[in-house]
Amino acid sequence: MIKFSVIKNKLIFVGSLICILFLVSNVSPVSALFLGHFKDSVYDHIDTSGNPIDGNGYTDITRVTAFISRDESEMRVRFMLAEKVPMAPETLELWYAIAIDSDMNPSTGLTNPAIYNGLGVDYEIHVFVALPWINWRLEITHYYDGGSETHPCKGTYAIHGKQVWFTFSLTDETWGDHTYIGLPPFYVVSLTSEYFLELDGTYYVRVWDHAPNTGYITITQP
Ligand SMILES: [Ca+2]
Ligand SMILES: [Ca+2]
Repeated sequence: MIKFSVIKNKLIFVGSLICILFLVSNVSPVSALFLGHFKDSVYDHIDTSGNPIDGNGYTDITRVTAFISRDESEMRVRFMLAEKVPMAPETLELWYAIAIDSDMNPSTGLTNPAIYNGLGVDYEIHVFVALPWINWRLEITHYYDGGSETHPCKGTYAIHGKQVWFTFSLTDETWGDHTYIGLPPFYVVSLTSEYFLELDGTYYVRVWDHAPNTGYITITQP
């Protein structure tokens, strides 16, 4: 009876250990390689024209860190924000994204000087936190000559207080080149965006934070 109890306790201990390791592996990049990180200033929201505008702390990026999986199939990004992301934000639309100029060519992809800082963005990965009318929460948009195509993104995301984590495939070919980003090097800009009704109820306002505020980050192989 005593032996059975000892074995049972050991099994519970080992089981708990496996659960803890599983949880840790899902929130920290234990199997990933560090690519780089950069800081961004606070209270630096802009409107769609790039002019300063007030925004919520949960859309204010303060630091971005990027990792790549050891097999180079996935990239993982962590946004640190000035304030906690609300569980049920009272807003029309809220998302976090990374915009990638995968061919490092400003003349291909989508350009928006006020937001993309001179990049020609070929792929954008979005984590939607609030947007009632979409079917998926992690999506990839491919911008190409003359158009764009959006699909569910192969990957995962998690929100922990002031942190937004998202992992996405670099090599997914489910929708051909619309989901195949390819491997670094490439240029990136980090984005948050919120879209809400003004208090007077007359019009909608889109608020952005982009990081870095000028220029872009070059992501290279570790
Ligand atoms: Ca910021
Ligand atoms: Ca490009």
